[in-house]
Amino acid sequence: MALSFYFHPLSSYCQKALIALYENDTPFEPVQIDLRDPDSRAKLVELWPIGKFPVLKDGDWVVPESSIIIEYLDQNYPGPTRFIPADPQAARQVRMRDRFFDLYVDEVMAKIVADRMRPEGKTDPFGVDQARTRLETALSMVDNAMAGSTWAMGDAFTLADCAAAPALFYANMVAPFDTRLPHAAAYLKRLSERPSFARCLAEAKPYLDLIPKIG
Ligand SMILES: N[C@@H](CCC(=O)N[C@@H](CS)C(=O)NCC(=O)O)C(=O)O
Repeated sequence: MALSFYFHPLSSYCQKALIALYENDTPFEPVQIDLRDPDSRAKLVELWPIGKFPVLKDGDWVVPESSIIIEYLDQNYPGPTRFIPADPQAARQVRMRDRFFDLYVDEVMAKIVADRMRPEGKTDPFGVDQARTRLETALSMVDNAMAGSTWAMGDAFTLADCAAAPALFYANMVAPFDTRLPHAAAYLKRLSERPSFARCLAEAKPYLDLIPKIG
């Protein structure tokens, strides 16, 4: 098998790339990494010294970064779901939405979760407050944008939706919005029912207890 995918089922960025693999039934060898296990972590660091997943390996190509992995799959293993539109203007808008979900939803959500895992005395309450404010702004932007739209770019499921699904799923655990932002909530429901992401959620379920509870 040509493709190996280094990942953990709980990781939002790994789920983002997995959605793309599952959308098109792209065959791959899963290599599950446990970052807490030094031997397992070493396998990832050997490929990508930054030590973050997901990483895709295709023969001699090592492809890190979830957005780049999805572009790589779209170019080299295209299937019925195309993640980047052929039209350059539409492609730019997809990439913008992808950046939005990564930088302003996923990263700030992760800041709030990661703070709970820091040792006592090393937490960052100021940074967490700032993250919560930013997350609220981003979520209300999503709510406005999704009024009257099925997917992030309209009718087509794209890279932007791959980014949105795990980011919104975990954001809803950190700052529940399902009863107050109806369009964002309906979008998350559609994403969660999409078979590719539903499969990611089922595979993440056994590990969800590893996430610290956020009140
Ligand atoms: N920009 C990267 C972010 C990847 C990332 O932050 N992955 C997290 C898991 S969701 C990770 O590897 N964290 C481990 C660490 O930071 O040591 C991408 O899009 O792939």
